Amino acid sequence: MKKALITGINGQDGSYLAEFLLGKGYQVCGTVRRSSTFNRGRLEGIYRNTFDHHVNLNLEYSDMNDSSSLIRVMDAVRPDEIYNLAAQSHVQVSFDTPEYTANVDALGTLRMIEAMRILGLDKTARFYQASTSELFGKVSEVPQNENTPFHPCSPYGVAKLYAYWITKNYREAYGLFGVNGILFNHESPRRGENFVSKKITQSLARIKLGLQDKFKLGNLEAKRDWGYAKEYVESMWLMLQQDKPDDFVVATGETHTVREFVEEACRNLDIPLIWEGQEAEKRGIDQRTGKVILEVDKHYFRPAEVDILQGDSSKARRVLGWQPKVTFKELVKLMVDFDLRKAKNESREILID
Ligand code: NAP
Ligand code: G4F
Repeated sequence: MKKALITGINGQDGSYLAEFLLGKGYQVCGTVRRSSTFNRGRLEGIYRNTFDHHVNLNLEYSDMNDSSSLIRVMDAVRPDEIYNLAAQSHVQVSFDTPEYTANVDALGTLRMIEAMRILGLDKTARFYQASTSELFGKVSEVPQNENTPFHPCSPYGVAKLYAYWITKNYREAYGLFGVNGILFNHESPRRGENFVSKKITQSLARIKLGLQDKFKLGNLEAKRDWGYAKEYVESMWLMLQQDKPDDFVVATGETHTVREFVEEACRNLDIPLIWEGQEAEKRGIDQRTGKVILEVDKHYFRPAEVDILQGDSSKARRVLGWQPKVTFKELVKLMVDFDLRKAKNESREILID
C-alpha cells in the first residue's frame, strides 16, 4: 500500500486530493494546524462525524513554520509521495501579511524538502509543490505556458516563486524527484469564502432567498482561467507517476472576467442583472426589484493586479494525458446549485444559543 503525506489536507485541494488518493488505495496522512475552531468541514466526505476515524487516513498536527513538527511527521509516516499544498493562499491577504506569507509559502517549502534530505527521504519519496499561475503575474504573453517568463505581482506570488525555484534547485542539485504543478485558478463548492468565485455564488444565492441584500466586489475586469478543483488534483498525482520529474501548467485554456462570472451566476439564479455606472461607481441592479445587489468597493482593489491569466496546458495534455472536462458554465452552475442548497438550509435553521 502506497503512503502519501498531504500538507494542508483540510484546504480545498487537500480534501479532494485525500479523497482521490484514498480511492486509489493509498494510506494517507494529512497535516492540520491548531485552530480555536474545528475546521475539518471539507473532510466530511471522508469523516462522516466529527471524531470519526478512517482506517487509511490519519491527521497530524504540524505547521509550515515549525521544522521540528514537519520532521516528526515525515519520519513517522515515511511517505512515498508528499504533496505540499499548505500555504497562506490568499493574494490580497499577502499584501497585509507579507512576512508571514513568505515564511509559510517560501521557507515552508524549503523546510519540507530539507526535512526530506535530513531523513533520507529525498532518495525514496517524490515531492509535489503547489505552484501557481500567479508566478506569471504581469504576463508577457497570452496564453501562458511552462516557458513564459515569471513576473509575480504580490508577496504571495513572490513567495511562491521562491518555492518554485527551490524545488527545481533541489531537483538539479540533489536529484530530488520534485515537481511544480503550475495550476491556474480552480474552484469548487469547497472554495474558501473570501475568494471571488465563492463570494459571488454564496452572496447571490443568499440574496435570491432574501437572506442578504447586497455584496461588494473589487476589480470586475480581471480575467482568470477558472477550472474545477476536483479535476485538478488528479494532475498532481499524475505528475508524481512519471518516469522523470518535470513542471507542468494545468489550466482550461479559457479566460473570463469577474464580471462574466457574476453574470453567469445571476443567469443560473434567474436574477435579471443590469449594470449601471462605470468602474469604481459600477453597480449591479436586480431589474425585477430595482434594488442594488452588487457594489464595487475600492477596499477590494489590490495594490497590484494580475490583469489576465489564460493557461496553455498542452504539455500536461500530451505527457500526463490530463484534460479538464467541466466547462466554465458548468463550474458556475455547480457552485451556484451548492450554495443555493446551503442557503435554503440556512434559512430553515438559524440557531442562536
Ligand atoms: P486553501 O483552501 O487556502 O488551503 C490551504 C491549506 O493550507 C489549508 O489546509 C490551511 O490550513 C493550510 N495552511 C495555511 N497556513 C498553514 C501553516 N502555516 N501551516 C500549515 N498549514 C497551513 O488553498 P487551496 O485552494 O486548497 O490551494 C492549495 C495549494 O495550491 C496552496 O498552496 C495554494 O497556494 C496553491 N494554489 C491554489 C490554486 C487555486 O486556484 N486554488 C491555484 C494555484 C495554486 P487552515 O485550514 O488551518 O487555514
Ligand atoms: O479569487 P481571487 O482572490 O483569486 P486570485 O487572486 O486569482 O488567486 C487564486 O488563484 C491563484 C492562481 O492564479 C492561486 F495561486 C491563489 O492561491 C488563489 O487561489 O481573485 C480573483 C480575481 C482577482 O483579480 C481579484 O482582484 O478577482 C478579483 N476580485 C474582485 N473582487 C476579487 C474581489 N477577489 C477577491 N478575493 N474578493 C473580491 O471581493
